[in-house]
Amino acid sequence: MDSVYENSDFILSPVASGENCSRHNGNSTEEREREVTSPKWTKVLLIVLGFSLVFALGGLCALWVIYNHNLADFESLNEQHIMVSKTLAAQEINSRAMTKEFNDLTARYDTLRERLSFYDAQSCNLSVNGWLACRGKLYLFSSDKLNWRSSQDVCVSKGADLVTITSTSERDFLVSKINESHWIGLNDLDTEGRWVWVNNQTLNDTRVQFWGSTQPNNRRQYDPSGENCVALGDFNTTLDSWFDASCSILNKFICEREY
Ligand SMILES: [Ca+2]
Ligand SMILES: [Ca+2]
Repeated sequence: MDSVYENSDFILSPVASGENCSRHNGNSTEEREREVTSPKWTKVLLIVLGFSLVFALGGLCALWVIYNHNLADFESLNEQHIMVSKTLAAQEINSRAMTKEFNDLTARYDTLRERLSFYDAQSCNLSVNGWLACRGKLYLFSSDKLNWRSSQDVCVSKGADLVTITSTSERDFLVSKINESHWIGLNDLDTEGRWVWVNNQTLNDTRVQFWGSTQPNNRRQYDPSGENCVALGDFNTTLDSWFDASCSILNKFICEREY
């Protein structure tokens, strides 16, 4: 009950009314402040919202530009990819054609080489007045045996020289026609160890050498002047190599002249 009265006093009391009034006034001020403040916040929110929208639109525009740029790059790369694919396909076709052409040429080369070696073998068996013709040269294989100088003299008398061997094929051809040692046109008669052919060519000029094992050795066992003349084939079974020997030995020989 006391609290009721207290509340009645509070309501009836002028002071209380004044306080109430002032409270009322205070509330009105707050409301007015709230009313004044609300538009400000609204404006701020609108501005923020506006900026957000602007930024969002800007972002969308930027994304659109980037998308278009990437799309253009993609299309360009796609075109390049198509071009490169076409080029590769064309090159592959070209490569296959070239491989086929290469294989055809190789087959033709092998066939021609076979025919050539056949005709070569045939031509190197051609006898011309007792001489054997081979690759534009005529060769004479002696049946009698002479020393080296006499052998060369016989060759010269026939318009030839002792043979000069300038290639492996020539050596092989000569070897195929002999079954014992034969004098050839190589000697070091003028200067020991300086080998020259009868046409004055050196081994450096002809660029091929077919010395036998341990040759030349210039032995003086049977000839004090040493071994200064060269034979194709030794006195045993080796026929495809050169041997220096005493020039006074009697040996078969091979003459050579132009066809
Ligand atoms: Ca010698
Ligand atoms: Ca020798």
